[in-house]
Amino acid sequence: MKSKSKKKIALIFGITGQDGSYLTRLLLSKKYIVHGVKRRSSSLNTQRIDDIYEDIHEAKNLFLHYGDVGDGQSIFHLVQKTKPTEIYNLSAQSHVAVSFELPEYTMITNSLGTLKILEAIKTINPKIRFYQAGTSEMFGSSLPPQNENTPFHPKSPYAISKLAAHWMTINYRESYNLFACNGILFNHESPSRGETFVTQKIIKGLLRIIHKKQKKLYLGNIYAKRDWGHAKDYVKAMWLMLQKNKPQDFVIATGKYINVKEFINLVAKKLNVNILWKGKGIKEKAYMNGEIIIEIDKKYFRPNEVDFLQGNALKAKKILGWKPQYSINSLIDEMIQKESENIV
Ligand code: NDP
Ligand code: GDR
Repeated sequence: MKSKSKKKIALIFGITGQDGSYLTRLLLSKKYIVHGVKRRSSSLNTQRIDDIYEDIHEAKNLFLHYGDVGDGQSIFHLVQKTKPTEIYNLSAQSHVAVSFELPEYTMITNSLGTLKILEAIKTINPKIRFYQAGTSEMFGSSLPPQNENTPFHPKSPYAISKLAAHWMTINYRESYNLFACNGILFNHESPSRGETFVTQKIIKGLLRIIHKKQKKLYLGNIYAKRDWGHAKDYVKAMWLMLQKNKPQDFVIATGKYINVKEFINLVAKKLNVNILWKGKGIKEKAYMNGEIIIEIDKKYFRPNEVDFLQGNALKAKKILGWKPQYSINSLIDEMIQKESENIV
C-alpha cells in the first residue's frame, strides 16, 4: 500500500535576502508550504520576493510573518505556530566589512540568533530538520583549496560569529540528536545580490559609468581571490542536505577562482569596454578612453583580509549528487542582463 506522504512545511529565517528569495522559489516549485520571517523596517524589504507574493492566488503556499532572530519569543512562537518540517536559517548581518563596525550586533544576530532557533527546535519538536548558513569566511587564512577537513581560522567578527553558529549546530546535533546540517558555502551571487557586495557593485558601477550616470567607481583590495558561484545552484545544495538520511556538513563551491581585478576585466570585456590599468597599490587606477573610471579607496580595505578562498566540493558531489550548473561567465552574463534592464 502506498504510504501517505506528509506535507512538507519550510520556515525560512532571512527570506527577504538573496538566498531566501531563490530558496523560496525552489521550495514552492517542490510543492512546499513556505513560511518566511521578515523584519519590520521603515522602508520595504520584500522586493526580492514581491513578484511571487504579489499575486495572492499564485502565492497560496507562501506566508510571511514578522519576526527577528534577536527576539527569542518570536522565534518560539513562529516555530509553534507554523509547525515546520524544515527550518532554514539564512538570517544574518552578512557583510564582512560591516562586521568590523558592528561586531557586537553581528555576534548577537548570527551566533545567538542560531542558538535561539536550535533551542526552539529542541524544545518544540526535535524532529524538525535544520539548515545553518555557514560560510567559507570561517576558513579565513587557511590555505586553499578548502574542504570539510580544513582547519578554521576566521579573520573577522562576521566569520567568528558564523563559526560559533557552526559549532552550536554540531553541538545540538551531537547532544540532542537533531537533524542539523551546516552548509559551508563559498561566495555566491546573482542579479539579486546586495548592492554593496563587490560583484554587484562592479557590474552596477561599470554600467552606470557607460550610461554616464556615474563618473567613477571606488574599490578596496582588488587582489583578493574568490570562488564565485550562482545562488540558484547553492540553494539547491541547502535543500539536498536536508533530504538525506543522515545530517552532515558540506562545503559548496565551484572549485574555480579569480581575483577582483580579473572579475572587473571579465565584466568590462563583456560590456565591450577597453580598460587600461596603471599604477600600483593604493595608486592603481583603471582608465577608459583616457578617463579614470576606477580608483582604490582605503576606506574599502578591511582591518584583516581573507586573501584566497577556493573550495573543494567533492563530498557534496559524492553524497548529494550536487554540482554547479552556472559558470562565472553565465553568472556575469545574467547579472549584466538584469542590471541593464534596470538602468534604462
Ligand atoms: P543577505 O544579506 O542578502 O540576506 C540576509 C537575510 O537575513 C535578509 O533577509 C535579512 O533581512 C535577514 N536578517 C538580517 N538580520 C536579521 C534579524 N535580526 N532577524 C531576522 N532576519 C534578519 O544574505 P544572503 O542571502 O547572501 O546570504 C544568506 C545567508 O548565507 C547569510 O546568513 C549569509 O551570511 C550566508 N552566506 C552567504 C554567502 C553568499 O555568498 N551570499 C556565502 C556563505 C554564507 P533584511 O532583508 O530585512 O535585511
Ligand atoms: P565577502 O564578499 O567579503 O567575500 O563576503 P564581498 O563581495 O563583500 O567582498 C569580496 C572581496 O572583494 C573585496 N573588495 C570589496 N568588497 C566590497 N564589498 N566592496 C568593495 O568596494 C571592495 N573592493 C574590494 C573584499 O575586500 C573581499 O576580499 C561574502 C558575503 O556574502 C558573506 O556573507 C559570505 O559569507 C561570504 O561572501 C562567503
